[in-house]
Amino acid sequence: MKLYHEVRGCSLAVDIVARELGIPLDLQWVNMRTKTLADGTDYFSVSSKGTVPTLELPDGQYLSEGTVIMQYLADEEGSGRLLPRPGSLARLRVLEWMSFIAADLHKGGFMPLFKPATPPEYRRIATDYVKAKLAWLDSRLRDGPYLTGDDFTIADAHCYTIAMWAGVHHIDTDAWPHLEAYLERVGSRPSVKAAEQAAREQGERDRLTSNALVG
Ligand SMILES: N[C@@H](CCC(=O)N[C@@H](CS)C(=O)NCC(=O)O)C(=O)O
Repeated sequence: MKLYHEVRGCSLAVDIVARELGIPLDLQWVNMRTKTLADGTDYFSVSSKGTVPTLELPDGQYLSEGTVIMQYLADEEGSGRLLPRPGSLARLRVLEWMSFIAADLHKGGFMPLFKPATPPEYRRIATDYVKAKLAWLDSRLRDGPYLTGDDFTIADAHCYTIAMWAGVHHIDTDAWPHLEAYLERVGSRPSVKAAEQAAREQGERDRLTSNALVG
């Protein structure tokens, strides 16, 4: 399956999940400034939204929305390791986190910080909002190594990917030791290292900078 991916974009979470599950993905890098693929193809022919991640399914259909793609991959693998079975409260706990990360932390929080046109007054409001969410996240990480307890789930791949943007926006995490320890814990997983390395190599190839991030 092809994963349409962007250097340092939220699609990293999908790559991490696939590597955790041992599902091989063919990474297709999207240039977000030009909305084109490496061969010049218009990315809108793949994603009418023009966003990553998009997964090309085995039957050729395209699936968008990171939270849904990660659920699809975990369910395809079928062990329930990264996402408990449908109908369980444990699964809903994971999805509860996924919704928070996608809606509150990513779009509500970090997205305005990536937009050059965001006025300084709103940039301050968005930064304070992100800080409040990260402080809350820190408080929730006091008791367990991962978001829902002892086991790494798709929510952790997602959370790590988005929370790491604090560094991109020079938001100091010193005040949140549980969050810092969590990011280090997740970041040390072989799947995360490999996914980050693939993105770094692509970034070097494209000589992309954090300016290419669109959030
Ligand atoms: N709701 C989507 C949002 C995806 C999204 O916004 N991705 C960013 C990269 S992190 C993107 O492609 N932005 C390009 C744009 O908005 O034009 C999801 O969670 O998958």
